[in-house]
Amino acid sequence: MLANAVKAKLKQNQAVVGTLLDQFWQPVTVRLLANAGFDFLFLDTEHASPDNSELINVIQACRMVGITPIVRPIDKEYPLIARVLDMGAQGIIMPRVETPEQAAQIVQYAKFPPDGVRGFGTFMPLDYEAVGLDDAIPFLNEQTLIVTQIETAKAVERVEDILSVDGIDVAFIGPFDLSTSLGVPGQVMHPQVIAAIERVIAAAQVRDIAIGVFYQTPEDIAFWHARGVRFLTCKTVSGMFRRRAAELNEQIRAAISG
Ligand code: 3PY
Ligand code: MG
Repeated sequence: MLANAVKAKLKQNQAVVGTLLDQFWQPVTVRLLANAGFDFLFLDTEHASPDNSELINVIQACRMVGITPIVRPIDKEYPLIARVLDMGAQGIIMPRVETPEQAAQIVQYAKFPPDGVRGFGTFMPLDYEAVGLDDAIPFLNEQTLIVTQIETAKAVERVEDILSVDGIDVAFIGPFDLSTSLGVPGQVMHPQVIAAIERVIAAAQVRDIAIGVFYQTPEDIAFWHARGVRFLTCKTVSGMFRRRAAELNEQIRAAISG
């Protein structure tokens, strides 16, 4: 059975680095990003719309090349969570969590009994190995990474209660929604945003929960890493592609201009 390398590194207090896949839902994209050395792919179905076969192929490719697939479902519903875990996702990133009740519900949906209510019925999370349920269930319950996004002022107000729910592995800040909710949209390093994130960090650290962020530059990532953040997501794949294409175009034009 395939262990969750990201979860293991977080448990050992190591940092993990990933990027957000929003376009180019192909196994070749996964292979390129694994080759680049990322630990995980944040597979976004909240703001991107892969179809089921694209998502399955990408998740399966991740498992085969050793980059941890973690899916963000569009919402906190059982069919959306169970479906992607059944495809072989090794974790979920749940957007817009604002109450401890929602956090507890997510944990329930992501875990098999006795820890939760997830139904058993797929070989994909076991890579088609013949494993009995008595071995598979505790293994998958243990290995599945549960990431709760804290990305609104309301969530920050209740962050201590939300992170007191058993079974949450990572508190993940979405700075774009958080800055918007705080009235400074897009100003992801605004002092108000920084203060809110620092409150999340304090609440997570006393509960031994890892902290994650999504930022656009290595400098911002390093700023948060220095403050204890270890689940580090940088850029989107389409953003990376667009930026590099623009840089290359500029460099070519500069090189050929008189
Ligand atoms: C946000 O910034 O709102 C996010 O959810 C990033 O993934
Ligand atoms: Mg968000």
